[in-house]
Amino acid sequence: MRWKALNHEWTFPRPALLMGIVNVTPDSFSDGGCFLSPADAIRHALTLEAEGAEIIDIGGESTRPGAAPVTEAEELRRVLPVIEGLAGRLKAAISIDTRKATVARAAVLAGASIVNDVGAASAGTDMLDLVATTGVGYVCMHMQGSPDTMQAAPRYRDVVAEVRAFLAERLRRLTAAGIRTDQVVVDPGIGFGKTLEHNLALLAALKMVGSSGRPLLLGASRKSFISNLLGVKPEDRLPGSLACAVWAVEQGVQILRIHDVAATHQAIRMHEAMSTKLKQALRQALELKQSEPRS
Ligand code: 8Y4
Repeated sequence: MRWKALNHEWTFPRPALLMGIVNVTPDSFSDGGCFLSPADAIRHALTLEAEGAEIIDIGGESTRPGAAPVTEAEELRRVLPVIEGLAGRLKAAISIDTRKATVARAAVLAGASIVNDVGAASAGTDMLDLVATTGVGYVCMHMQGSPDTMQAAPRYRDVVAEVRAFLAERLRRLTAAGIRTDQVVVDPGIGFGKTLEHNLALLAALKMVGSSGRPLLLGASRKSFISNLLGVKPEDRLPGSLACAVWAVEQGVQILRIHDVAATHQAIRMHEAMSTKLKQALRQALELKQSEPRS
């Protein structure tokens, strides 16, 4: 399976692909606006790449529940200097986290090769045309409702079945809009219109969610369901986040959207080594068994 994103291409299976998060918002709860200046954001992106990120996801619009809407001009003012400053300095692919086709277009012109569209549910023809005509990669994420209201009363009859059906239906709509399947990865959208129980159900059923035939991306890093489950402070969510990352990879997730790249990279490499060893031992046992004279 391949994921093609403009000038980047990844072939799966391979060790999990890490997408490092660079927020350029004043109100993002985990980064607290630490990377608001373009120079700081650029420095942080270079650090994440050095730590093992192969994709840098740059976002200028907070999707935090209740967050004030950001104008197109403001979103561009936040993200464009960062993308321009990174273009040509990164081996990693640049991903633009936006729901606006105009922002996505400007970002792609400035050097982004992936559009991370958390608004896939409502993506208009402008967004789909941009992806189709440029050949950029596209992250198609599930969300119930819209960021301002999504956490008010999330409801599903069967969250796993509904998210799976949504992603399958969306893939068909993307194809109909002229987007090649190999440009697209899918994402259950942890925390986007989901209760703790919904998030856990999706994490437990990642193999079902990921059976669309496209690589699965997961964003669980530092999200509030970890605190809701474990009763830990927001700044203490790293261990819970690492458990989610390792679990997700074991369940077949190919791409992780994360804040803590160095720590996640270490956890994933450790898992990968043990998993490779197990597969090797199983293969050897099978060969031994097959070479036994049959009785
Ligand atoms: C602490 C840290 C509390 C982070 C909340 C958050 C996803 C995403 C986001 C995701 C994809 C977030 C842009 C929400 N989550 N894109 N974006 N998948 N593809 N919240 O799960 O990180 S923003």
